[in-house]
Amino acid sequence: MKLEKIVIQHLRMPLVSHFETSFGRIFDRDCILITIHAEGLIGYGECVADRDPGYAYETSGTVWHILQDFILPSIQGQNIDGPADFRQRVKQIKGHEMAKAGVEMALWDLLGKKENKSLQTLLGGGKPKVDVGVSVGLQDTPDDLLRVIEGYLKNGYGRVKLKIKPGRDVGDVSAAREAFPDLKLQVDANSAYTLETANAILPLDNLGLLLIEQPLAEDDLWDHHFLQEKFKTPLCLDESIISLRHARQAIEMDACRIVNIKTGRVGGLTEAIAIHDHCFEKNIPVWCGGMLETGVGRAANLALASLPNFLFPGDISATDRYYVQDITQERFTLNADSTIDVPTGPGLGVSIDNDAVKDYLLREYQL
Ligand code: OSB
Ligand code: MG
Repeated sequence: MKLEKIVIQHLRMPLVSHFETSFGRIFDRDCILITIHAEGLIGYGECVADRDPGYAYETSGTVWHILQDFILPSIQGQNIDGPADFRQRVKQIKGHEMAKAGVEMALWDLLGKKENKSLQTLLGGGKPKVDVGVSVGLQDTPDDLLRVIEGYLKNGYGRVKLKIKPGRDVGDVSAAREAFPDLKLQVDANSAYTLETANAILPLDNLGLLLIEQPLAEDDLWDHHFLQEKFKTPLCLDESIISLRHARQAIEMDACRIVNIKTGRVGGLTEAIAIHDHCFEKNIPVWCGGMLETGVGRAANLALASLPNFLFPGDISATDRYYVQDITQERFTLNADSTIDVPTGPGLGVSIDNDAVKDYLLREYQL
């Protein structure tokens, strides 16, 4: 398809409540919306980089730079065969996976619209709905935490992930486990520990957790191997898995027994599927992580999570857990069985609310 015009929009959207992780507290969420016009069709993609480099080195600023100065000039006006062709063309750009993933998502959306197929169909998924959970940020006190969890349980969430950091780990998680003995519970440290300081979280092994996500540094597969040796509970890697190669090596060195897949972190859906397929072959379950996406990225996550080796509930909550007003016309809602329906329309299956985009717009550029 010939890519005629590409628009990038930097948005900042207020969250319904603040979200705190081991790397900080945010009250609103940045994203860059990508709109590609081709052959009378319009494709949308979302870059999930945040304002600050707390989760990863990419930020809305670096994404803007890489898109404006490198990716857009290399594809605008060109005939691009599809997502795989795009991946090939941006291979010479090192890293910057979130920037690449946003463009790739828009190309998937275009491909689906051209072929009149949903993203789920294009990816080979086959479930009408997928299991989901909710990621709960650090709260000011353990009492606040229990109240917040209770609220989500009332909403119907059947799986809860708690953010932890040094000093706010075993105490908080034990309180949650005591209050909710049968809850499917897991934790995420966002790389806040070292092999030494992680001794403090060894008691988590007795709390019946589904998994422990990314305890150590993002660039440290090998120490995760040593930490996994100390735990019965499976470790799960998020930040560390930035490509199929990282997934393969992490599995080979037993650095984790479960993999969190996020399309933004790995450069797009093509790589995400490759990681899914490899993990499937190696009997390593995967689940779909989240980056507080708008309806655009959420639609892509739902389609991805319908692939067969997504065996744990995803961090794909309902729209109202994040935004009062989203940028898609569609809002995703939670079913009574803690699932969300996978979109069925062509491509991502969502349409943009242009008034909402205008409300959140910080800057815009087009080529
Ligand atoms: O580590 O999984 C993470 C949000 C932003 C950045 C990193 C993470 C998260 C979440 C939220 O845990 C998941 C979601 O509900 O989108
Ligand atoms: Mg995580």
